[in-house]
Amino acid sequence: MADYNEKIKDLEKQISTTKYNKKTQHAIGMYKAQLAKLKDKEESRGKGGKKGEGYVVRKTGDGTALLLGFPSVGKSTLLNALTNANSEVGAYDFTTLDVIPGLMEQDHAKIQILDVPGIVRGAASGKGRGKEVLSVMQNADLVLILIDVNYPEQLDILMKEVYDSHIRVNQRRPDVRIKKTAKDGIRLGATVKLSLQRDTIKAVLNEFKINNADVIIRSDITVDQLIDCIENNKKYLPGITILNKIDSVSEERLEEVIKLTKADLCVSAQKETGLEELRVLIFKRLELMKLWMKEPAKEVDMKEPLIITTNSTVKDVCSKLHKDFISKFKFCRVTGPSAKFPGQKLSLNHVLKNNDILELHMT
Ligand SMILES: Nc1nc2c(ncn2[C@@H]2O[C@H](COP(=O)(O)OP(=O)(O)OP(=O)(O)O)[C@@H](O)[C@H]2O)c(=O)[nH]1
Ligand SMILES: [Mg+2]
Repeated sequence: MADYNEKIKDLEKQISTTKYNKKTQHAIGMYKAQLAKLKDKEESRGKGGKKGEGYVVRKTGDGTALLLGFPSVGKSTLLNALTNANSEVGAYDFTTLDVIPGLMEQDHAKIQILDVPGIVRGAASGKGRGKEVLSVMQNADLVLILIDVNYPEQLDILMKEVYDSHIRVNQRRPDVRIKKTAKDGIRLGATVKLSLQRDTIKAVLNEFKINNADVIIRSDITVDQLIDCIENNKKYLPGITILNKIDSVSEERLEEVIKLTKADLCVSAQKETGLEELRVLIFKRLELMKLWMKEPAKEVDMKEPLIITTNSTVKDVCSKLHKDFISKFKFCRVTGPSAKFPGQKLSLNHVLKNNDILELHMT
């Protein structure tokens, strides 16, 4: 049993020392499949032990963003600067030991921001509060990855921990459908040219005991993505990479670190610089939009919009407003970007756009 770890280390070494090319693709694919299986086993073993130690966070507002970073990168300082919260700030590591929520208002939306303890290398396998913190991500809609500009090397370590917690940041869910069948082996269909060899795909599926299935692949996936699709337990989240404490380095150094980390934004939480840009980006990456409600025969209320997520339908809006609205729905009229003309009469499955005006007609 104890040699799970040994085996995991061995496989990781094999993968990192084998040069990836067409000839080795198959072998690497098999190593990765075996590694994923071992890690899952290791994880489910760990679960039996400590119980009920996760954080409980009640979601409020129109979207939830989680602040993730090493200790002392300035998460609490940033939370306090962005929201109404008052989270303790300290010049020592692990000042924050709990989840501290704050609420930020941006363009009429109320966005919940969660400050959590810092995470370190080994977090995904339980170091510090790592597991609990990373599990809060399962309920978040966006992750703010905060890096101290003085320690850019933290980014790769952090992202590995996130990856090991089954979270995929800024990755699209690969378009792969696996339908298990009773016989006839693996029938593989692809609508794009695949970089992975068919034999490798089949062997990886077999490794996960899938021997009969119809598989349709619609995007050119890597072997890691194939394994993700087979395991089907990954969470896909948008993320924003932020460099903090930019007041503490020279402009030249800052430029270097931006290039190195490909950060989206630079801020100084303490001096409150770059925060407006960050607020706007948070709203954008949460894919929120504004909808203006109008009652029949009345003026539209242009004071307080309803905040909904991009690609919401009229049906989504109805179910958000009241549990009876869908059954009582007769028709609606839409004016604005998604309507062909003002007051267009539309049905429940109409997809709305930002700044639409919606008028619901009920029985
Ligand atoms: N120079 C500079 N210092 C900052 C900035 N933001 C935070 N700090 C300092 O960094 C230290 C740590 O800040 P915290 O906000 O407590 O960091 P944290 O990430 O919440 O730390 P933990 O809760 O321990 O994980 C404090 O001394 C802050 O004053 C910044 O933008 N510039
Ligand atoms: Mg803190």
